[in-house]
Amino acid sequence: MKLKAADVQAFQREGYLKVPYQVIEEEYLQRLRRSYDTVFNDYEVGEGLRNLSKTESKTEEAVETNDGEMWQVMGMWKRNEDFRQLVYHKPLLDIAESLIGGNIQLFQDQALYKPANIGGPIPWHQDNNYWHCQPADLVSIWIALDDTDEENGCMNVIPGSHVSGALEHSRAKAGDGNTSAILMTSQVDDSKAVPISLSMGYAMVHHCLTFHTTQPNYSRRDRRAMVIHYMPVGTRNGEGELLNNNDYPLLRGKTDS
Ligand SMILES: O=C(O)CCC(=O)C(=O)O
Repeated sequence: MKLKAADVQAFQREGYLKVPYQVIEEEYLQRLRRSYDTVFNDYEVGEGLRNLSKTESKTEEAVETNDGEMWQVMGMWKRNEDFRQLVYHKPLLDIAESLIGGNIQLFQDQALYKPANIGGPIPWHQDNNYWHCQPADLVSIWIALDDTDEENGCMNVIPGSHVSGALEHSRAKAGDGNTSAILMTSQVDDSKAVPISLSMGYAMVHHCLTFHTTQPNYSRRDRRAMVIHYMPVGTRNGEGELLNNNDYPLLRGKTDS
């Protein structure tokens, strides 16, 4: 089901959209929730599992901070069949097609897990600050695998922030204020922030230049989320190289060649 024209216009204007229908049906949702936990149990830190709330030392080893735990697993589609199928899931590709056209590649996916009571924050940022993709036309579909709200670290966005283009970011300060976190951030007027609560199985989509953040999870409920970053065929990295190898599979449509 493609997005309605009014939803596409809202996305273009605001740089995000709370998808107005459930994108993962019940049986598949429960399977994904089980597989998510399996992946987090199966992989060790250093095998693709990392705590984004820690700082990076000069030797690139993570250092303890008091910022809690914000767990990330990249490349879920390569690790688990349920998540491989998810990047091809028709409702998600229909949303991506409505926003970036019919020739769609995977840029990357990631599982982002904020455990109950100790889940750490992700500071304000634009995704393309990390990626430097050109053109900056990527979209990210952020899927709630638990009910998410302001208590357990739902997504927050600055509406319309994508139109100002790429802003400069620097390393975020970690909890002790002296060390620098793995994550990057930039100054935003957070009085304009909009929290986006989602029931599990629902999603929001944001543009790669839209400022967004998530708060710590001080609730007693886990917050498991999955985000898939889609790009139009023809996207290049910061060095100007076409992203066309097996790490960026064609999901729908055709390549230029
Ligand atoms: O899930 C989170 O806590 C952060 C998500 C995020 O920054 C993203 O989807 O780009």
